Amino acid sequence: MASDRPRVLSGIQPTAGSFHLGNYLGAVRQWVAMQETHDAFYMVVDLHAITVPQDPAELRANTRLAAAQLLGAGLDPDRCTLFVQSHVPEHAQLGWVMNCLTGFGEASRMTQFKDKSAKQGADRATVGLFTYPILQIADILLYQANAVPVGEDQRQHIELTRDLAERFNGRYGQTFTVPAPYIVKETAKIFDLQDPAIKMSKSASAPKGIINLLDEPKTSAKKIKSAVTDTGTEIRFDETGKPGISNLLTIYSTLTGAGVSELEKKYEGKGYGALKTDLAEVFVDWVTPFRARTQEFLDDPETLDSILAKGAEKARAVAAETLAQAYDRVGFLPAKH
Ligand code: AQP
Repeated sequence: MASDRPRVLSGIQPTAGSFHLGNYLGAVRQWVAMQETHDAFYMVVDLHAITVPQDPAELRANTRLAAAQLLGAGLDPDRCTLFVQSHVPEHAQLGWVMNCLTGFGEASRMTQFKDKSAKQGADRATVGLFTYPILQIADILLYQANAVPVGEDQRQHIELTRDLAERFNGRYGQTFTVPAPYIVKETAKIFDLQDPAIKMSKSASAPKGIINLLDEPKTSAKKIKSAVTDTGTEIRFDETGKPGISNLLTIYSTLTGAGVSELEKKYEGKGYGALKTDLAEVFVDWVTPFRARTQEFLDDPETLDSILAKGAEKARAVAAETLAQAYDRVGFLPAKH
């Protein structure tokens, strides 16, 4: 792995058994591409997962499932560093330092917290959920990442990361790289199939609105065929006038590599049914080998765990160096060994 490549860091939560199509198209797909061009660090963020209640056995199983899906999607442990967040204790350690540098007011402005805590009822939301963007800041800064590939919903957190990196550097001297969000416009937000006004999301979407990658392909094909569209007939990309059709065109275009205008031409004069039937087939053709590859890793937990152990070792080497420098800058007395 060439170390002169720009560094990239991103994470995904093991909060559900299966990734959904929004996670894949908005984030994981970019991760796979960027391992060719970047020095890439990707992690399963189990520390973030416990910001909402988790069953311990399920969390452990979902962590392996998430790693297997990332490998199934095309991450290659020889071309990127794949690890589990809790295997690298420096995340929580730098997280504390960043907590002490973040204003309560600026943390309160994070819309993801407002949305997620509203869903749970404000009284039940944890302090961990409130401060998770600050842990995310530590995640990114530990690796001196230049770019962070995420969906649009994470843009505000990356802006906060930039502010905090600059604040720390200003106060204590140059320590952290100031990262930039890497958001692919076309797939920044994949919408719910039943309610194209909201993003596809495991907590907000009804079962028919979300495509889970590990579901039976037949089930997903059915959901695509019954996606909500509009009362018109024309297949045209128009996010405000035709949000449902536009969402289907985005998914179709990304999975096949065909341009949206090419697809508009292809379906000129054809009905919505034809588009949905073809997209269902495109999806099944893509997801079938993905599921098979994921299953191979799930069937061999020893190999999976050893990939994650090697990843954690590589990640720790970088994270420990950054943490030591940050601790020194803050004024912590070095421990004598
Ligand atoms: N609908 C989406 N379109 C594009 N990108 C999306 N992402 C999530 N939903 C969409 C991106 O997926 C990455 C992993 O995010 P995560 O692990 O934080 O997953 P999440 O946000 O918990 O996923 P959900 O479904 O959105 O969960 P809830 O409902 O709990 O909020 C991120 O890069 C994210 O941008």
